[in-house]
Amino acid sequence: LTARADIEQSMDSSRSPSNDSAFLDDFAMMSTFGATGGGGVDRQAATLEYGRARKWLAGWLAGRGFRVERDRIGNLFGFLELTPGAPYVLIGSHLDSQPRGGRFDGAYGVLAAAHATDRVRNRYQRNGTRAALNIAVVDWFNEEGSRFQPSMMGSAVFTGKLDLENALNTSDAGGISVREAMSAIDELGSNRIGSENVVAAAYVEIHIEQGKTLEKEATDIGLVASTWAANKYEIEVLGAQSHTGATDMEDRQDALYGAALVVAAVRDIADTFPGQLHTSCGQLTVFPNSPNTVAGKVRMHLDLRTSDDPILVEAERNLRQRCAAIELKANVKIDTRRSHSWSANHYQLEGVELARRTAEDLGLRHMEIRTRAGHDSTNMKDLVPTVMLFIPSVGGISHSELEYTADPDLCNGVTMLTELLARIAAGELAGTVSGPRP
Ligand code: HGY
Ligand code: MN
Ligand code: MN
Repeated sequence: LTARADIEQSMDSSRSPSNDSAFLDDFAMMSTFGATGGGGVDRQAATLEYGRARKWLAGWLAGRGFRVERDRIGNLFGFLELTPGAPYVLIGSHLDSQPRGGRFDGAYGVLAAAHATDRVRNRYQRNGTRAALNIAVVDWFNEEGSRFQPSMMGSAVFTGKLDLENALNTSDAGGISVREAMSAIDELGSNRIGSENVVAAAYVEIHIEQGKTLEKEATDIGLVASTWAANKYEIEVLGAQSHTGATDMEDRQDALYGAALVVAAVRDIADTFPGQLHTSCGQLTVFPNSPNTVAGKVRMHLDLRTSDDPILVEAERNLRQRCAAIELKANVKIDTRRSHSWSANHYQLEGVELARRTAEDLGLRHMEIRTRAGHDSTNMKDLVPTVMLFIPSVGGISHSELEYTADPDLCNGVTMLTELLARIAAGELAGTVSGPRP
């Protein structure tokens, strides 16, 4: 083991005021791509603004000697080869945002990953040792799933959970496919990364909490130990288009009335599991959406999220029962399709422990935490040992322009990520190979 004094010396060199201000300057730059008037960003997957943010990141990485490549679904990688032939630790998050989203969700994690990798490389250069693992910064394509479903698309293709062709053929509401939109901004690559040419040995991601726990507990770093489960549904309520004034009430097959009852029902279902079940209908598309026409069809996207898998089974059963009753009451037909799901699951204990020791050595206040939101790490943890970190979110607000994390918390996160990455690159995460710490 490296002597304590050496560790502290190398840790200190990553935690300097000039490193902090370099990070904050780059973060301000990153936040200009798709900036909204209200302090957020609007940078949905495969849009022009998204392409601009990515070109800027690619330039940043290339300018520091990283080899930049996109894979066939458009995940963007910046490879840093420290030890030829060694497997890679992947580190990143996502640059896409929700419509009128916050500037921290995803983008913080990508930029923090880039800075952490650059700092770790500098340490290796200074002390001349060899890393056990190479490092690749990654910006996963379409984590948000607002424009193209499902969410976490790039990491799902990477981990083999989603078929590449299906993903490329997925269309947005305007009928534009992922293939078309990503080709238009020149963000699709031809390589199949993650198989023969790059062996992934571990994954690391840092993200804002999107919850209030760290803020309430005055804690710097969340060590994500597990994830909530989720079921996402695409529902079609089918009625019959008719006149809002002239049609007799008993003749109406009002799809929007049926949809409204479903919206209220999922809220009722959440109320039967206080604190353990979160539900919402986030999107409602009404056809033909005219003020004086009874809707003939409504498409809706709704989520059931829960701390425990059995609750999800029970909630889905409730949802189906309620939909059957609504079909009779509103005289409509309801087609319910589960479009995406993941189960409540643990992150590898070794990763949580390594992160805990790292936070302790850095003097950062830390606690174990669960993620309620999905992340690319939700996919990656099923493939390789994965460590996920959180930093505080003011008020827990996210998917909103009001999302906010203070500068010192952002900088603590990068310091923590750098030290954790240095230890993983040195092989200190169980399940990967080991070598000297930089
Ligand atoms: O949780 C979500 O649905 C998103 O993909 N982060
Ligand atoms: Mn995110
Ligand atoms: Mn998000």
